Amino acid sequence: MSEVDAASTRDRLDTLTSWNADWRGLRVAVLGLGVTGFAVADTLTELGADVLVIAPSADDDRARILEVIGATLLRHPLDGVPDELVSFAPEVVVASPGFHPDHPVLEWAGDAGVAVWGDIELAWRVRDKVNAAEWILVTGTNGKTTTVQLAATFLAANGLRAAPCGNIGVPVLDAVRDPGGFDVLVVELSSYQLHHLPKTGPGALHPWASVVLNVADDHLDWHGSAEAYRAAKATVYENTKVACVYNRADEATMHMVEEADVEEGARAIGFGLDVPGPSDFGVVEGILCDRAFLDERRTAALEIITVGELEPRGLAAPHVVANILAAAALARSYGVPVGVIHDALGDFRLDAHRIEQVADAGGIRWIDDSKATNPHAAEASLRAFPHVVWIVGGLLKGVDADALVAAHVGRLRAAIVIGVDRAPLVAAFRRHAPELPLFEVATADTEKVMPEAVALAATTAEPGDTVLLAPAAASMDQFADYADRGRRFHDAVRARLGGEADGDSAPHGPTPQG
Ligand code: UMA
Repeated sequence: MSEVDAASTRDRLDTLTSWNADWRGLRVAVLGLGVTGFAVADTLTELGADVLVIAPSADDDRARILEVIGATLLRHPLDGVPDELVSFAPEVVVASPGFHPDHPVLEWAGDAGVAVWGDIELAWRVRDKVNAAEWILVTGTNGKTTTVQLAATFLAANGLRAAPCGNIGVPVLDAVRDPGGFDVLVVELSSYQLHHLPKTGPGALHPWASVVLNVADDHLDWHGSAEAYRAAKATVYENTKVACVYNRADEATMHMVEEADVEEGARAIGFGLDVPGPSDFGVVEGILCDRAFLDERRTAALEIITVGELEPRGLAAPHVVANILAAAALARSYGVPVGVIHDALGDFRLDAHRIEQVADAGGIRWIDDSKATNPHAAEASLRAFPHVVWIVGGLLKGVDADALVAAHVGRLRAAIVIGVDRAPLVAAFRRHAPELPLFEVATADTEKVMPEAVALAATTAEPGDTVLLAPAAASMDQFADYADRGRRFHDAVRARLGGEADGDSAPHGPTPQG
């Protein structure tokens, strides 16, 4: 592209900040054809852009629809830069979230001066299709999905049209194009999606409120370093208009707020399990309180709900209480009354595979926390139970689980290690707890992993123990996803216990400390 062409493309892209802008004929290459790539291609063809989708594989339905809507599909392994892409000469490349910034196509685009957007930036630019909803952004290493669901539930309970979307599984573009329209989008953002977002300029988000729930090492293989991962997460606070919500127990999140460039008047609101200061959410003698969104916050607090009320609903585990406080802060920033939040919690249930009780038999509880896909999540899970037979392991994603093992050996009756990355875990147990009964499930047969792990747990656990599946690792080495891993655990427990199993799908946990 000549200098003049590049400048005029840049000028044109700067004008593309509305559904009603002139997108016609814009040449866009879309990378990947998962849910994101499909939503991006569908949106852009509707806008009249000239769309080339490049993906290593495409399911038949999506390929057919692309043809009907007039997008071109190129099946290519994407291990290099396809010639067809170079001759297409895109003005923009839109990458699906999983594409690493060092991917050859993205490096080529950078060198060629071609703009690279993510789906979130595109969704922001066209957010006025039906009515421009306010956006509330949620990220963090753990608890994102639960917090998004809670915040959307609170907003909806107050009569607002609220859509949970983003990394939760619904592309934000689908929410933006929903003909019914929404007042508020509660957007879960992964570190991948945040990495692709600009902080300034016409594609930068200006959210109503934003939160980083916590930051622990995860996805280091993708980001390259803990610093790069944290920097991606911090982007969520940029340009926030009303409330930057942070975790008082995780100083890194507070520093991210301090360093963010926010809009005039935006407030920093802390949440935590301890006593709240003014402008905080917290817990006082078992009562969850808002000490932020009331005029008398120097001297008073508003009661949201008690831990006692949350217990029978399976919502009293400390990390769940923290998610409730964060979601309440987001909803309160949008004017939802505390009484509405209190009542909405009455019907709220956690999703499956999040500290979900599978069985309670012979004094032994069997808990599925397959969603604990990194050490930070497994930590929260382990802390909720005093005596544990721990089923752990999977794909460690470059993360070190040594500190987790060291911190929790005291509560363990035994450890059962599954997955492909067993060696570092086994070494950690040998180092920190040489006496602990330690078992390895070495089979690579997906059908046998959980039955073998459950059989080992059944012979080791004693009354009063909890058998806890909290793998601290991703599932894709042996299972389709964390839900598949959890389902297979359920099946194996039921098969093992037969009529003894007293299944109960409510999650359980102790009351929070502090
Ligand atoms: N692809 C390549 N090369 C790459 C990367 C991807 O060829 O280097 C291709 C793959 O063939 C893949 C396709 O691109 O089929 C799809 O891309 P994608 O992996 O980015 O996935 P999508 O189906 O578009 O789903 C994405 C999110 N996936 C990831 O970030 C990996 C979904 O989050 C999200 O729900 C969806 O967009 C809607 O926003 C899933 C996830 O695992 C649940 N997220 C990670 C997490 O939560 O830990 C970040």
